[in-house]
Amino acid sequence: MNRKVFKARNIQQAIADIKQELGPDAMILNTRKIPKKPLDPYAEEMFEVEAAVDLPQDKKPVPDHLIKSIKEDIVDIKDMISIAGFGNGMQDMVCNHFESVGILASLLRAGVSEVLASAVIQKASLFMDENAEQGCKIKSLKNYVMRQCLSQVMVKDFFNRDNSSGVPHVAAFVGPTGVGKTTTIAKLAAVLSFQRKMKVGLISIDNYRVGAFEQLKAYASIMGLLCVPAFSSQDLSCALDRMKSMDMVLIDTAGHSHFDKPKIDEILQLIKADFRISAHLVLSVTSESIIMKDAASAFSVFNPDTVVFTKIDETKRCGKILDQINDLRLPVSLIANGQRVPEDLIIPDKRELVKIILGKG
Ligand SMILES: Nc1nc2c(ncn2[C@@H]2O[C@H](COP(=O)(O)OP(=O)(O)OP(=O)(O)O)[C@@H](O)[C@H]2O)c(=O)[nH]1
Ligand SMILES: [Mg+2]
Repeated sequence: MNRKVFKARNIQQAIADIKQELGPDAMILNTRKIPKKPLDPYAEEMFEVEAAVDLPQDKKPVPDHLIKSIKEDIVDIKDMISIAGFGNGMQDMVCNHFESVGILASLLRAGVSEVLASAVIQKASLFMDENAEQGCKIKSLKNYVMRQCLSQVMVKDFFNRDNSSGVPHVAAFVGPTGVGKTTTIAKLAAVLSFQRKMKVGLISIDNYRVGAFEQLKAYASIMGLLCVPAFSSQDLSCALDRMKSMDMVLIDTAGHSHFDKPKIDEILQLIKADFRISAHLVLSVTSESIIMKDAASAFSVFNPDTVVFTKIDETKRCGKILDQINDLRLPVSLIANGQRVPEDLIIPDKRELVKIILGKG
């Protein structure tokens, strides 16, 4: 501790001097009035103030475990505040399983909706309680939530198909504007032809956007793949005929607003002209959940086989994928996580998908 005695004409001055020299943390230890010297005609009354300040080395470091525990408490409090407005069901569950507070908050942070997050945790805790009643070995609630998420997602490696039938599998990618249909097709074409050694052909039926065919053609040229435009059902059947020796034919379609029903119907007429064509719905996770939901509903006329989620690299809230899967009841075939062709494409298994959804991917 650094102690010092300050002298000044008044207390205010002494305190100002102390602050300046010892800093704002200084403590006053003693004050004393020094009487005038009776024999000195010029003498003034003075004040003596003793002050002290802790030297830096006197400060004891707060132990790490204490800081950790304070941080954990703060997280718990924040989590409790974030779910304070939830209904009675959730409050009851929190009383039974305090762990659920943190789990719920982390699902919400990941972007899962309140309704779905609570439902998942409630189901998980139900299983946990049942297991306990049956005398089974109990795991943590987190573990049951993970299992619940795994049981809610579906995946399908749709493009890992052998061509024993002798006819190509034909897959069209449909969805709103700019979600990444063309880019995803280019990535997938590369994976199928170079990694899976499949014969891949590309068709563009996007006659709407200027340069749409050229965009796909540019990728096809780099990969040395056949790529043709088809703007009518005759064109399309000719193109498919040219590609009958392929293993997989990928069709790029024009993106349209989900409100533009006539344009969506135009694509539908073309695609449904050939019963072999499967549809795959492409949605970007950068869209708001409600917009994804509306888009999925508008494009449901295609009766898609799978759903593709793109641009997961642009958000920290991939939890909305769980809500979409829950509504759509469709398996996920692909996840796009960036602009690089072909690197940024994931063909997920269930665990991988759940990790992405929970923000741990
Ligand atoms: N960050 C990011 N960008 C992506 C991803 N996929 C595509 N993009 C970008 O999104 C933009 C639009 O991609 P396109 O493939 O042209 O989208 P589209 O759905 O074919 O667009 P339209 O044909 O006009 O409907 C481009 O700049 C792509 O590079 C992704 O996974 N992450
Ligand atoms: Mg496109």
